[in-house]
Amino acid sequence: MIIKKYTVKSMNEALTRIRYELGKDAIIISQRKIKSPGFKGYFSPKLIEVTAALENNKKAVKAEKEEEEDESFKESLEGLKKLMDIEELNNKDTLSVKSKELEKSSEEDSKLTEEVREMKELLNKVIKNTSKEEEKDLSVEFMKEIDINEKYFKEIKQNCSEDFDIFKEDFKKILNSKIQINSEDLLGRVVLVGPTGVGKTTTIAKLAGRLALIEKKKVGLITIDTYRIGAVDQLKTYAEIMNLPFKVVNTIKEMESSVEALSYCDVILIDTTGRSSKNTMQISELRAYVQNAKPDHTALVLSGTTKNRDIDTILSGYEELKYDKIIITKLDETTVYGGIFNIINKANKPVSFITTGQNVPDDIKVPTKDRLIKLIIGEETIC
Ligand SMILES: Nc1nc2c(ncn2[C@@H]2O[C@H](COP(=O)(O)OP(=O)(O)OP(=O)(O)O)[C@@H](O)[C@H]2O)c(=O)[nH]1
Ligand SMILES: [Mg+2]
Repeated sequence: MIIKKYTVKSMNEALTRIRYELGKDAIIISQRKIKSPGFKGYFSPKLIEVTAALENNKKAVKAEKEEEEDESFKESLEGLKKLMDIEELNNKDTLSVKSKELEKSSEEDSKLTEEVREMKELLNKVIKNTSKEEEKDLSVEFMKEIDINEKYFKEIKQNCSEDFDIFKEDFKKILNSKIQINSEDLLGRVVLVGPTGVGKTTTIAKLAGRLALIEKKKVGLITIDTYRIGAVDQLKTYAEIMNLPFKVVNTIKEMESSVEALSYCDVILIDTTGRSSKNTMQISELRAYVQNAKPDHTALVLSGTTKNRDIDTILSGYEELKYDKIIITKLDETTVYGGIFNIINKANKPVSFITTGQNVPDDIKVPTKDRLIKLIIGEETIC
């Protein structure tokens, strides 16, 4: 039990103090009027001495509890301070601390924070790279799908947006700058060269029909294809059907005289033997024939179905023929037209015609740039 005496001026004051200090369970045991101590006390108003008691230790328990709460609050405050210090340390990137204990724990904390930060950065990089890869993959997948030679991927990507939606538009711009179309009239001596079976003779027949029957030009035909059985007859048949002058050249020397003999024609179309670009001897022999013809135009005929790897070999092999234009054949035999880009990109020569079937003379066209772009990009097909 707690017993406490209060010297107060009024009972009101006594009650307030007792309630505050001992709580509402305290009881007043006694009260009496007293004088203020000393001489002055005789003249001053009387005071009241109140004795109060608290039966159980409630107030003490309360006080103790409050003290405990104070302690834990202090501890929390310390903890908070420590955390704030660590935070500050991390921000400043320094490891100066006041107490050893704090130093140890803050070192561990900042290590942990650093590790978490590194992991976050790593994760971000992975996420970023993954999404970039995905975007890259989209454009790569697209280029693969339309059969662009893989060796051009890097160059194309460098000049195109990583955003696939914009990539296609950028790629179209590249195509627009690379594709050249030769739409000038075919006049003079025109030689067609190219690998075996790409459609040289058929193309000559198509051109002859177009020039003679539609454009009403005087057309003469020459063949130096004496190598393959039936090759002469093939063109001779077309010449007869279209009633066109036709000459067969058997030796290099004969070329000049044959061309001379047809000099009255507006256009002389010269067919050649299909040669493998890998056979340098044959290519050199062909060059001798071509040189003797003194051509105004030499067109390299290439099939749109040629494998990417072969395109480069053919173009390099035929370089010495000094071709100045390209004819791309058999576009009706493929569903992807990336080959057109691969040919144009490597050859860097204008396309003069594309052929789209076996029909003479119909299946030949002067392409537009827009058409070739749409074919390459897959927005159009040839049925
Ligand atoms: N589908 C399709 N076939 C074509 C096209 N052009 C030619 N051909 C066919 O391809 C085959 C070979 O054609 P040619 O004109 O004989 O080829 P070439 O280049 O003269 O052959 P060589 O003289 O042996 O080197 C023939 O069956 C033609 O009908 C075309 O644009 N589309
Ligand atoms: Mg032929």
